[in-house]
Amino acid sequence: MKTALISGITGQDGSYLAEFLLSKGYNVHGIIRRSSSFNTGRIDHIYSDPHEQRVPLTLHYGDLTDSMGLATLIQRIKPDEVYNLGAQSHVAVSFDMPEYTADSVAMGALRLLEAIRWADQPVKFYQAGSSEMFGKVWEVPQRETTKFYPRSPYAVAKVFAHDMTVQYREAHDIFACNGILFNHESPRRGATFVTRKVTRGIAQILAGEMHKLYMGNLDAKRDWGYAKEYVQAMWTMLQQDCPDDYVIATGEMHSVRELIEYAFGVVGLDPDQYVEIDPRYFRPTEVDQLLGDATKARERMGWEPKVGFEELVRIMLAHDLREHGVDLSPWPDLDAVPPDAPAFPQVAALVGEGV
Ligand code: NAP
Ligand code: G4F
Repeated sequence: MKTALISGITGQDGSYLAEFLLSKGYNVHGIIRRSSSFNTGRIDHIYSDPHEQRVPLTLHYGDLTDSMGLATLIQRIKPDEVYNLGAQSHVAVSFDMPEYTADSVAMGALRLLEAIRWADQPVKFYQAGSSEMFGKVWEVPQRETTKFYPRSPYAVAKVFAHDMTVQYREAHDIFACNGILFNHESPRRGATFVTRKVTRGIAQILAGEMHKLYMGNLDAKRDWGYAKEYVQAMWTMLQQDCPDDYVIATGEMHSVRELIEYAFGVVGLDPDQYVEIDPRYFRPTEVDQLLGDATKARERMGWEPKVGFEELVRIMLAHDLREHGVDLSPWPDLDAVPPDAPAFPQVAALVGEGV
């Protein structure tokens, strides 16, 4: 049985990756941060009391800013694979908290790489890189060879983590891979990222809990994919013969305005009546457009996205409407979308009924 350690297991990707690895028979360990309120909502359905040993999932307190803690965990757990998904991952927040963002994103990756370098056994490493690194893009679409032009403290920190991952691969012969993932979303997406803000906003409007949705730059364009499919690419990278870097993307680009128009249209609402612009959401430097070319991932690893933009929006809308108690029967398309969890059938079998 292989053992994996995931930083950021409580986040969107961490929760799907944990389910995916469990479905592959892994012994999964995750790093969680101490918090005064519960932060395990995305993994509660797969966690079982350690005394029962139903699911091979163990959680450890830790933080990417704590070198000694990370090194100790790697010494104790002896993972075959480490997935570094932990991060202050909100681009807009990174302008307000540049130092903390750099500490968790850039230095966090370096701390893990150092711990792996001195581990007693070989450990494979996955770094959660971002299309934000392309920033003010040099070419369209962006691929593995496209130069970076980061436009936020978050993106600068991710470039450092990317380069350091290459550095440790080349200098210390570590099986270390960078996934350069374009935006990926799901019903588990944080509520302040634009897709979820829109689908959740629509649910709140229909539930009578909100009357206006305040948004930022509607002209920004992104390549949005489905998170559940993207975590499979992370694992596949670590199963290749040689470590390498891969762009993971859909190759489809839409503006925030198109996102809003499509999502409101699905439930028959006119966005002009509900959406207002609040310049507070504008960023000091913006990334105008991102469009990925995942040819290398398709040709070398056989990875391809299946869920497109419209299906993704419907999956998220259906979830949010249900969560806000909105009756879906007027929209049979949404009513037909299955609930989100559990993500993989083998995990459903592990955790049993009532998830
Ligand atoms: P997310 O939902 O924001 O999750 C971030 C995770 O990192 C959470 O588990 C969070 O813990 C944890 N974390 C934050 N600061 C930490 C620290 N100092 N020490 C340890 N853990 C910390 O992000 P995501 O969407 O799942 O993304 C996963 C990774 O992929 C991130 O590194 C992100 O930057 C990167 N990425 C995401 C996308 C995307 O579109 N989603 C695209 C490219 C790259 P709490 O739950 O306690 O806050
Ligand atoms: O959803 P967003 O906040 O995602 P952003 O900035 O692209 O970053 C996400 O994807 C990256 C991969 O490319 C990840 F690395 C990163 O961790 C994160 O997951 O914003 C998308 C776009 C931006 O251009 C933003 O200015 O939407 C625009 N936008 C317009 N109105 C808004 C809003 N973004 C947010 N969050 N809230 C708004 O009201």
